Amino acid sequence: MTTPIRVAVTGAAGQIGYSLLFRLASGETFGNRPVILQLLDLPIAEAQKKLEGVAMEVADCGFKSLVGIECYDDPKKAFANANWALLVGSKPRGPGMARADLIRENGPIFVGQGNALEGGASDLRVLVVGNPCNTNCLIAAANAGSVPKERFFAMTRLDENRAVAQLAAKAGVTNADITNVTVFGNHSESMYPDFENARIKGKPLTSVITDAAWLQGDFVAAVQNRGKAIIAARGASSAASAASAAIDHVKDLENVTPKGEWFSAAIWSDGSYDAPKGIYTSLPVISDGKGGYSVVQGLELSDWAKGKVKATNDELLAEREVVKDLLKH
Ligand code: NAX
Repeated sequence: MTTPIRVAVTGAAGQIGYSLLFRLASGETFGNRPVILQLLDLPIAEAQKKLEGVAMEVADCGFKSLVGIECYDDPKKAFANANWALLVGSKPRGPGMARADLIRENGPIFVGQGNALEGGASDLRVLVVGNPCNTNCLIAAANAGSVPKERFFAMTRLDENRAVAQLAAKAGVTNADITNVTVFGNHSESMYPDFENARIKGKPLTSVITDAAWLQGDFVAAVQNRGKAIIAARGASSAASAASAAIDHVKDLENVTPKGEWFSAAIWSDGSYDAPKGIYTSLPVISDGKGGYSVVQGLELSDWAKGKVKATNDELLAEREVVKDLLKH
């Protein structure tokens, strides 16, 4: 048998977990490679019972690619020899809670989980979904000792997918016709979805959607505020779409990126596009399909767009300041 891929998922008993686990196990994400799921949730009876229930349902699907499913309440056990770790679990933002309070509330989770990630496989890759995901990713990476910073990612793929859907609807084309959208910066309301370099059926998007006021105004605002709009409509935060984006992110990195295209992921900043170093910020990325990635260079941004990118990166610097005591050097 081919060596199974070990995929750890935290917060696996939560609402994103309920959409995510089935697609990780089904063969959709890793093709024919056998999968072992290593699931983590809180060490409290209610969470563990729910986790067991979800694991039962995953088992009941009878996926041919699933060769193991393990439930844990200890991150060290959950991450042991993991090839991928999807860090979904964190505390939700309570009513009236400031972003800085949420950061302080969730930061310590990612210190402990960062330590535990040292027990992952030598090719471990980590995707942080739990919010505030860029800064949680920074904390986890800073506490993961020998694991290279380039193995950590925070999820902005949902923002990219949201942008694609908005642009396709506006242009009256399908999602598949829209390519080369980049989300820059933080997964927060400051994020900037770049349309200036996007394409529709291979042509510059701005030659098809010529309504500049809509692009700079309603479009950017719709993507930035989509999370809130979902909560208002559904009474709960995005779950299936977030899980779907996490699957997209893993597939993007497992496969070679089609020539001329790219995808968005928050990565350890290499200074591209004037992003400050020392943060996880979203950039246009291509994958070599062998575990490596690089940042697409040479995209032209207007001064207006550069201002947006700077603002979202400034927010990340401010978030880093709030958690500086949690970052080892
Ligand atoms: P739920 O509250 O449904 O589930 C979270 C699960 O995590 C629960 O089962 C909880 O017991 C568990 N958990 C909490 N602390 C834990 C810890 N220290 N170790 C292990 N498990 C722990 O939330 P859900 O809707 O699944 O969302 C999870 C996270 O994703 C939230 O932080 C949410 O804000 C974030 N999101 C991120 C998105 C992104 O694009 N990056 C979009 C969707 C979502 O908002």
